[in-house]
Amino acid sequence: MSNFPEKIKNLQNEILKLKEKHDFLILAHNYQVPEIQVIADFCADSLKLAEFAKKADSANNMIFAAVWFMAESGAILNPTKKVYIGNYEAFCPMARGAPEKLMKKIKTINPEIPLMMYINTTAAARAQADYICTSANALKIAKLINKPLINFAPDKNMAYYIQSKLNITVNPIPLKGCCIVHEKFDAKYIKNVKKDHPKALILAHPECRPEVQEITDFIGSTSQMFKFVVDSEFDEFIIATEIGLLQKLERETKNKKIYKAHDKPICYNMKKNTLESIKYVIEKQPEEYLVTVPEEIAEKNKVLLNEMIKNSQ
Ligand code: CIZ
Ligand code: SF4
Repeated sequence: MSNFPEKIKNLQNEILKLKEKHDFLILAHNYQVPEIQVIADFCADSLKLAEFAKKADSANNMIFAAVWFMAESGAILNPTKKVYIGNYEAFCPMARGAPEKLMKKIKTINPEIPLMMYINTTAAARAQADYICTSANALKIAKLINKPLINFAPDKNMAYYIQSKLNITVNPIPLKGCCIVHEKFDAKYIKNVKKDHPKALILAHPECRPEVQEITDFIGSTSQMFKFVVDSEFDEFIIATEIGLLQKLERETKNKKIYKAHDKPICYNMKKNTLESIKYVIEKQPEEYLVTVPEEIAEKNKVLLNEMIKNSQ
């Protein structure tokens, strides 16, 4: 914590004290700002956060510095704990591409085609899915489904990723669903960065467009990209994902050079979590930040989440 300004360090210390006093664990996504990442009990991608939350038993409360669906997974998997979100406005906009009504309609029209849903959706919509996945296990789950045709909601780029790697047909539902942050990366910009750093490997998230996926050396979730860089014998990397992961890599891999693949790779929804909002939630535990899921929806999601975690091993 030593490189942060005094004001930030003071806030971090206050949060660490409040966390003990009020019996909280802090779970942060890799897209959080560095000052949040370093005070978290655990910082990772959504799959690892869900696995951690499921087993967490060292405190009675958890706060997710992340977006809603990640906190919902924690609440569903570990219902004896109280789960809070660091800012109740932190919502992944990709979920709007897969409303519950549309998912019901798809299942009614094509009951025989497996419906695989990305976890970046609402719990109510996800309850309609046959299978769910994160960016870390999309290929594993699709392989297990073992069908030549699947419907996938709501990220068209992730659908392309599965289709191109497994050589099956993956229908994107809706046709243009995507992540507003990853959609902005483009191959031309990345090729220019590569011209300046010819030895760098190119890594991208599967939410990036096909033209970006096609020029990569590795595609994976943030935790998978992190591991790839740490384990690699290479020293330079161009990384097409949100800035929080690049900052984590810069902090934790001292001898590696990390280059941005876009001028401003920032997810403003993730960034709605701040030290101030986290301090406020831990101290006051306001109702509107408490994450609850209606019982019937939670039950269906629990089955899907547990199946997904089991199939990711
Ligand atoms: O699954 C996640 O955590 C997301 C949304 C991104 C990533 O790869 O960490
Ligand atoms: Fe959602 Fe994209 Fe932000 Fe991830 S980076 S939380 S998919 S908007």
